[in-house]
Amino acid sequence: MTDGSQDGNALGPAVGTLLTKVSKVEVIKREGNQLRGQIAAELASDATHFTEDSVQLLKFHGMYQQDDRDERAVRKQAGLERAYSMMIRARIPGGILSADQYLAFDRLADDYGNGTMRITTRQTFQLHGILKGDIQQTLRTLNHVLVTTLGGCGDQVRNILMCPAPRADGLHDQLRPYLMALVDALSAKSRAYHEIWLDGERAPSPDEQEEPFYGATYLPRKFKLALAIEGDNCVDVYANDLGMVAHHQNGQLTGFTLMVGGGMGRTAGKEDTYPRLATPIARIEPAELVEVALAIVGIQRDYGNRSERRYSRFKYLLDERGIDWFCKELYGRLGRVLAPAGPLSWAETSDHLGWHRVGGGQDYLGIHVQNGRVQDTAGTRLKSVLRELVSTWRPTVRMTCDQNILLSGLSETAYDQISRALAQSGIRRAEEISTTVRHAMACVALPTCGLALAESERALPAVLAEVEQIVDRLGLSQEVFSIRMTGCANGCARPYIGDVGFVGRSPGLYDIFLGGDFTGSRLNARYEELVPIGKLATRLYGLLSVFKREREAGEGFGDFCRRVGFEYLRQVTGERM
Ligand code: SRM
Ligand code: SF4
Repeated sequence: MTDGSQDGNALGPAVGTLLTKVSKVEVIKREGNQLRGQIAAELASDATHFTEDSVQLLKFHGMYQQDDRDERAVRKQAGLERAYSMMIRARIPGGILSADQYLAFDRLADDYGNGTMRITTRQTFQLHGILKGDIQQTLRTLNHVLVTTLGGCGDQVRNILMCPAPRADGLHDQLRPYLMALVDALSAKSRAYHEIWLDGERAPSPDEQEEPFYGATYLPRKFKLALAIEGDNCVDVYANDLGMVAHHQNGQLTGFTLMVGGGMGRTAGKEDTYPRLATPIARIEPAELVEVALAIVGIQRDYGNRSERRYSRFKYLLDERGIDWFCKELYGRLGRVLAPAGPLSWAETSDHLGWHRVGGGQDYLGIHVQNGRVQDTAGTRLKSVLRELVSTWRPTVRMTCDQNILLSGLSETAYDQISRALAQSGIRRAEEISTTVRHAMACVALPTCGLALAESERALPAVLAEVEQIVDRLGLSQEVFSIRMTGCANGCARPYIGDVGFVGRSPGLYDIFLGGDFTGSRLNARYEELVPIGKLATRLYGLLSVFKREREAGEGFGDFCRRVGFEYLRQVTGERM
């Protein structure tokens, strides 16, 4: 029994949930009539924004209500309401778009958004700044090119990640059907989305069960899946609730290792919230994938915490009840035991940037997009040149999980023209970008993110410019290490698995995390608290100087920090500063 069909999860087997008061969001979901609530009525009203209950349900439709935080204080002083708009997040499995789909986002960003598209750390696009009155047209335009936003956000399975780089051995093509089968099985089925935004289709009759898997209240919290290819952890598989690692031999898929309970989110000051790496539990045959994934998500649906959202992620259920309990429950649902997981290694982890010569019209080009923001600025015309290239060469567009873009299906003869167009638009080739910048990521944060405590996307470039100088001065410019910044502890740029994490605590102040590794398979730890932004690079200077002097041959920066220990680093850098 795998899909765990049920008649509303408030009546599911989570006895604890029945005895405990459920959170407000659970009530909104239960009373929301499969994601409808009052959204349609509020959409038709003149108000510039939605009510709180609708805001919660809108997340399932792939959008967040936000306001421009740069303007908040001024508007308040002037007695004006907040400058409301929506962030719309698409669901793009594996990050792959056709040329027409890409061009639709490009147009929508200009027509209704803030003129930019934001590649997220889960390889999809967000549009920011969409006014309430323009949502419908935005979603219709996307639907026209077969892109949905249903499932972009909300308490359900989110955009499923997969390594986007096309491979010469054809493994990518073999994996794509598995990815799409997971998407089919685990996507919300509610017709509310079509009904409200697209064709006004009538609601189903009351006896029709719209969500056989999710029931009335969906999941206790967001649930994230990623599919990595053995050796290459470009998707950061350990940060997901369910990670799947594809094994292969001579280009043939041979099975998957499954790992469970990954997640980054923590709340500053709440030590019982924490990032967790997914735990490998089993090795399965390809044909078992969808069945086992459904059973795993079903366990979180039925047992996950529905009273306190802070502790509702799957990782807390696993740690509370234990992996043994989980496996017993899983095997009970499947009616069989799964083979144990073997060791994994990540030697091939790559950002896939640069021109890759595959031949036969299948070359691909990885273009670095700083912090994932596709835009034209004073010095660079990234958005314009991508539009030109996609219109002219009609490549498949692939987004990576570190916020970059790949154009694939290119012929060798395109190389010169494309390279020239990029150079004329101020876009540097991957090899011209320092390793410091190339492997850094920042979350969105201000001015749109309602949870940001500090700057991130807008602040990281200046910090990196200082770090680049330091790295050059120390002769470490060939060194590969990752710097990840976020504007709060939630961890949207996965700062807890980078070599270095800068995590915003309050305006201008960041905690420094050290000791992760470049392949994203180890958690780092907090090294220093509340460091002013102007001192972040200086702190790294001290640390990198010791690294340069005392590293072992071939040792990475994160590995070095972990080996010598924080006490030692504090002692020696303290002496130097
Ligand atoms: Fe995230 C909430 C942006 C990836 C953990 N995240 C938010 C919100 C929606 C803020 C909010 O709730 O009001 C942010 C919207 C900002 C804006 O203005 O656009 C936001 N998260 C992002 C994105 C856009 C960051 C980016 O720069 O790319 C990423 C969108 C991914 C996507 O396409 O679906 C994004 N968020 C992540 C990741 C990374 C990942 O999934 O690999 C994480 C850590 C992994 C995890 O889930 O544990 C992440 N976001 C969170 C959390 C903490 C969840 C938790 O377990 O406690 C929140 C807050 C929450 O859910 O309550 C959050
Ligand atoms: Fe917002 Fe925090 Fe996520 Fe950054 S990490 S986008 S500040 S929720």
